[in-house]
Amino acid sequence: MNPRISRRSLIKVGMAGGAALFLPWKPGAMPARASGHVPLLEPDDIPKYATPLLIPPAMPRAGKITVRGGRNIDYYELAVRQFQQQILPAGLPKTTVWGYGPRVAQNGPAIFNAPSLTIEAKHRTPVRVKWVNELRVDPSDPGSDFLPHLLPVDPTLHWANPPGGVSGRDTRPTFNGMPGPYTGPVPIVTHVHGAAGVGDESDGYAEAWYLPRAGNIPGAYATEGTWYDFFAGKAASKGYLAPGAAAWDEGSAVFQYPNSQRASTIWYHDHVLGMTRLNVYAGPAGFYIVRGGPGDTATDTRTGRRAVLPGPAPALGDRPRTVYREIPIAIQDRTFRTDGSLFYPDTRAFFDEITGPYIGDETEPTDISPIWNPEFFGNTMMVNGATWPFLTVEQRRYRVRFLNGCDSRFLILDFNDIPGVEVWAIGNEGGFLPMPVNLTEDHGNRLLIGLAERADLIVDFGGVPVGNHVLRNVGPDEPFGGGEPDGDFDTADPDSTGQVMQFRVVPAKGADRSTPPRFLGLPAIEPLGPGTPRPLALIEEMSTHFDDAPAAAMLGTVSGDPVLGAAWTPLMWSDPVSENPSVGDTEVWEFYNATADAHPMHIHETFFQVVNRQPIVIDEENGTVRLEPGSSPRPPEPWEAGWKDTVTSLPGEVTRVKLKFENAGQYVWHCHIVSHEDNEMMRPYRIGPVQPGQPE
Ligand SMILES: [Cu+2]
Repeated sequence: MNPRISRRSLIKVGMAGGAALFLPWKPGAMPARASGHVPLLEPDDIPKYATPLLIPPAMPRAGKITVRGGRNIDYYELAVRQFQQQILPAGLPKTTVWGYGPRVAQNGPAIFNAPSLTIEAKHRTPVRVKWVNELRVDPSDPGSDFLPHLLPVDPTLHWANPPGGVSGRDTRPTFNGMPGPYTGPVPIVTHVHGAAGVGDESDGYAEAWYLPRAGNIPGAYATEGTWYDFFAGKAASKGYLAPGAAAWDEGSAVFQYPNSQRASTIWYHDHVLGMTRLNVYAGPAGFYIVRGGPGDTATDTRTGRRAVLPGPAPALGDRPRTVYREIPIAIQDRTFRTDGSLFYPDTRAFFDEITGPYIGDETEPTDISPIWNPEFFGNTMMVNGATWPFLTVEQRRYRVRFLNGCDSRFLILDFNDIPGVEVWAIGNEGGFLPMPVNLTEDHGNRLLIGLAERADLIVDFGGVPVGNHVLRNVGPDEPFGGGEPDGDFDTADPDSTGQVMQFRVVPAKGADRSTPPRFLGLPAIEPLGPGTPRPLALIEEMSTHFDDAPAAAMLGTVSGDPVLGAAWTPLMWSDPVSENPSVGDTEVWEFYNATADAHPMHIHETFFQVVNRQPIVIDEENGTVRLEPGSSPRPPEPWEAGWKDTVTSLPGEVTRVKLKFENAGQYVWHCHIVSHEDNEMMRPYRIGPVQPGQPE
């Protein structure tokens, strides 16, 4: 869905037809009229580096559950609510957002924020969360009215579809006449991204959503997704319940995470079918950090003793004004209106000027959804919930855990405007790398982070002059197709989305006792054994009514000999499960990317090891892919070593990852460009046999 390609063809068509040329489309150059109501806030009108970076505190728990003969469980009750937040600098209006927060806090204040506070988990200490949908006028009153979505919901996708009732939920509805955006109660279901070994009842399956309790839910509406009841029963049989409860309460779900995985930087966010892009953009997301265990032991190679990493990170019970040197940083692009409200496109025309007819048109229905956009790029960088913040740092080392939480934007973090800095990658989604990677010396002081990927970095400001320095982004302001900045694509606008945040470097107040990254000995990664190849396809579904117009993004299977040419079969969310490994199987999933763009591929339930990438030849006419003759695989990037849950699949390549399946159940794999995920670029998969009583 690369606008560069579409634009070229459209210009050709436009000239032949004498129509106006398609205007180059850039964030910041977005037509204000597309917002419909209040004009868009230009990035130039947002003062930069006026707000200190929020370092999210640890999420307060509701309590601990003592299990006889078992391990104690950290218990949380987290609600999603609507509130106002000063995302733009003080003096500009506040923004209405959604976010998670503790309903009742015993160990600290109840704070709702977007992104939300960090769940601090200990290796092998399970976390149980009652996730409550409180998107209603008065969160404390289940009799109050529901709140509609903050953003335009396209009801023509295959989506949760509460108004379809029990028989029509989780479908792509049909319409007689163009529907407007859905304005009913909002379904949610939370997924902890990177939680490995969870039961499927706790994974936040896209069809296991639930509406809030509210006084005015129309009687015909489905209040829960297709899989909710099945998982509620399964959770009850495992005892995954709130203390004293016999079942999940209406408007909530109780999930349990074993945290038996390596110490890792994971995160939680909404995952509702066909609405994830909107629910996450509205705010609900936060970090979840697993600490401890054998995977968390770094040694100092000079002494063989335990290494010291920069810290501390926020923890429960911290005193006010505690200085943190381990900091999670979520980067998300957003566009605002002048009244401070979040902007998200309310028409397909925003993307490529297709003004209809759309799906649902009474006389001339097509295959283009009226509101959904194939991708969305905000014109403003929001970092930990504030636009272009600053962080004061001493001339010493910090540990920073970055997350790309954007909709469609690949980031290339660029540290080159921070003179004297030295940046090392020490971990990714699944914890420590097998060895530290010097990004400054060996990789141009830059790092590509795909959507939903995490980068655990040591940033050494020890040699940086006192003063203010900007962390830049040199990824593109459009879909990423691989390659290098400024040669292969235009980098992000250097005055807006090309800037992420500012570091204000001050002299160190004491000695830095952290281990220099070059002397960090990180725990070894055990390789997986041999795996069975499973070829899969990433496919762009083009409109049959409009030229060069993507109608959806899809996944599929590939069959045949990849040397001679293997045919892909596009599959929809509604098609039966086609990936069905058995418990104990090890497989190599091969993502044949037959599209023009990179896609960040995420597999739930288990971490994987990136094996390699190899060029392919794509035959769009015949729907086949084959390995490029004479080509050989290239190894993963050094920062992709170890265990990952999301991998960038570049166009024109097959990307291979190896994974082992340990827990039976129903999960998903999908592209983490959330606009793609919401329109068919997600598939269910099942480990083990069909479960008795599971939905059809
Ligand atoms: Cu995608």
